[in-house]
Amino acid sequence: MRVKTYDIAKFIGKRVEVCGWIEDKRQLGKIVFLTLRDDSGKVQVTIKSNSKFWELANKVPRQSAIIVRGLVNKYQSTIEIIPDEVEVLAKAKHPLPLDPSGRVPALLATILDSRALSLRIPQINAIFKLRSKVTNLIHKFFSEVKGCVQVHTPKIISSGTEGGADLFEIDYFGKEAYLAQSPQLYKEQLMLAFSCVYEIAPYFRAEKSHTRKHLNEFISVDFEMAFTNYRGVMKVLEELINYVLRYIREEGKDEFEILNVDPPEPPGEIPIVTYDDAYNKLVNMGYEINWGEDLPGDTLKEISREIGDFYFVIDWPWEAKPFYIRRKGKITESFDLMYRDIELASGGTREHIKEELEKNMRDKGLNISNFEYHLKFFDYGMPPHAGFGLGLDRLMLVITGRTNIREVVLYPRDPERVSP
Ligand code: AMO
Repeated sequence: MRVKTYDIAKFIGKRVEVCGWIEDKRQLGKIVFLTLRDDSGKVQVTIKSNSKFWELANKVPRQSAIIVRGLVNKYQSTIEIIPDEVEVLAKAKHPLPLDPSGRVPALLATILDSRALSLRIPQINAIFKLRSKVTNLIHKFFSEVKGCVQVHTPKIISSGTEGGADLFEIDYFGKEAYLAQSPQLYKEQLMLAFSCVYEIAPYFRAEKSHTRKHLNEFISVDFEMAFTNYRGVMKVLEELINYVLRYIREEGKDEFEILNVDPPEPPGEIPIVTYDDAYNKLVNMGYEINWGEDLPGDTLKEISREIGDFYFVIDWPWEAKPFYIRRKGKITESFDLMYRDIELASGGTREHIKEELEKNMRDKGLNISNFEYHLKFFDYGMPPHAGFGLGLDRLMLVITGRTNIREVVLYPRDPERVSP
C-alpha cells in the first residue's frame, strides 16, 4: 500500500510503498541510512551491506526521486523501512542551485530562480500549504457561512477602475485593452441580482514599486454586498479575519511548528479610528502630513502601537479614494483594514445614485463616455451596496510571520522579475 511518511508509524509490521526524494545518506560501517523525504515528512530507509540494494544506495545521488517498498520496522525509537524493492525513478544532477534540506540557507533571489526545487525545503513547503488552507477557509467562509455566490469576472478589460497610471496596456486584436486592476465595476454590477458575491483572483498593477508589500500581480479576495453600507461590510471582514485566524491555528498546526511561528491571535472586535483622529494625533506628535494624503508607514506604526495590531482607519478624505466610493462632503464612507503598518484590505460604501456617480467621475477627471457600459446598470434599480478587496498575499505575510511578500507567492512578479 502506498503511504505518506507522515503516517508511517501506523504501519509498523506491515509492507508499504513510499515515494519521495533522498534527502540524506549516511554510511555507518556496514549499513547505509537513506533519509527519504516526501511532502509530508521523512523516514529512514535502512540498507545493510548484504542487501541487493547496497551498491545502488551508495551510488544514487542525493535528491533523486525514488520509490521504496518494504517492511516498516521500529528499532529502538526509530521507525525505518527495510526495503525489498527500490527503484530510482529520476536521478538528480549535482551541484544543485540550492540545498533542498534547508541546512545551507539560500538568498531569496536564488530561491525564486529555483522556486519549484525550493519547495522541497520544509519551511518553504509549509508556507504554501498554509496558503492553500487559508484560501480554502476563505472559500468556506463566504460560500458556507455567508451563503455568497462565487463569481469570475474578466481580467482583460476596456477601462481602468483604480486610477489610470498603473494600468498594463495590451494589444487586443488591434484595440486598446488593459489587464484588470480589480473586479470593482463588475462586482458592483452584480448587485443588481445577487445579495453578495465574492471572487479570489489575480489582478495587475503597473506600479514600479520595489517594496516588500507590493507586486505587479497579486491575489485579491473581493467581496460585495447589496442593501448595506461600509459599516455592514466591515463587520463581515472582521468576521472573516477572526474565522480564518481561528481555524488556521488548528488546521495549520503542523506547518506553524515547522515554521516555528505563532500566527496572530484572532483579534475579536477590531478597533476603529477615523482618518481625522489619526491625522490629528500624528500632527500633534510632530509628523508633517498634508490632510488628504495617505498615512505613511512609520506613522501607522505609531497608531498601531496605541490601538493594537489589527485596526480600521475609516472616513478617508475624498482625495485619497476612487470615484466609486460614496462621498460625504470632504470625506468618504470608506475604510482600510490595517495590521500594524500593512494595509490588508480597503473598501467602502459605493455611490449607487447614477447622477452622483457621474459627478464623482467628473471630479476625478474621468471621461464618462468610457463608462457607459457600466453606468447604464444604475438605471435599473441598483440597490445601495458596499464591499472590500483583501490582499491575500499580504494576509499570508502576516499569518506566516514573513517579511517580504515574495516569500509567500510562488512565482512573484515585480518590476525586475517576470520569470520563472
Ligand atoms: P486596493 O487598491 O486598496 O482596493 O486593493 C485592495 C487590497 O489589495 C492589496 N493590494 C496589493 N497587494 C500586493 N501588491 C499590490 N500592488 C497591491 N495593490 C493592492 C492590498 C489592498 O488593501 N477595488 C478596491 C477594493 C474595494 O473597494 O472593494 C481596490 O482594489 O491588500
